[in-house]
Amino acid sequence: MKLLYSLTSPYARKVRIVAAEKHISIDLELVVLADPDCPVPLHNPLGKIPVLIMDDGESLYDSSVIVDYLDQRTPVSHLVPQDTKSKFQVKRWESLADGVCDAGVAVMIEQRRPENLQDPSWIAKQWTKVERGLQVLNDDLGQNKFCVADTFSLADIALVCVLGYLNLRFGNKLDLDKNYPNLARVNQALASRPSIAETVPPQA
Ligand SMILES: N[C@@H](CCC(=O)N[C@@H](CS)C(=O)NCC(=O)O)C(=O)O
Repeated sequence: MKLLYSLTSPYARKVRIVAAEKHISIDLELVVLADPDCPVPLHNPLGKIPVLIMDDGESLYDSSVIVDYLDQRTPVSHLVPQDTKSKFQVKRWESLADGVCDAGVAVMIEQRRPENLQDPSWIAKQWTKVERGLQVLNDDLGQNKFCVADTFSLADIALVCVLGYLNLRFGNKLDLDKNYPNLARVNQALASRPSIAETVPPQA
């Protein structure tokens, strides 16, 4: 199996962390989406990463499908709980964390356009999704040690990935410690876990 990825993609990071936690070995192929000969569209018509290319040439996307596949591939350290209630709580966490990533990515792309072409109302709308999403996650987490059911799961992984991405692109603009202290606490507690420490996106 081979994963097409970039070092800064929060969605690809989620897959890399899940693979590490499950002890599943995957070849990694760094891609640059802007390259004219980038292989991604050959495997995902949407042209997005991550893409998992299976040994028979079939591909899997998007990240939530890939992590589901990896989690079901081996019973080692299930990251999506088996019981229905916790399972859908974890999936909702993943969905909201990924959705906050989507909004953050939209802001970053708009801010990279020439200033006179940027739409401040679009940026504000997307940024509101980021703040609203983080607030709900922060409230949901409360004083718990982990996001769902008192155990490490895909929800914690998705949280770490969105916070890592927002920190990379927007620095301390969110002031996590002050505004989302529950998220900041869990993020800090998980930072030294090897699968997480080894996949921190580079600042460059
Ligand atoms: N829902 C997708 C989102 C993937 C995504 O947006 N990836 C970004 C990189 S971080 C991308 O490939 N963007 C290129 C594009 O949208 O053309 C997933 O979870 O895999």
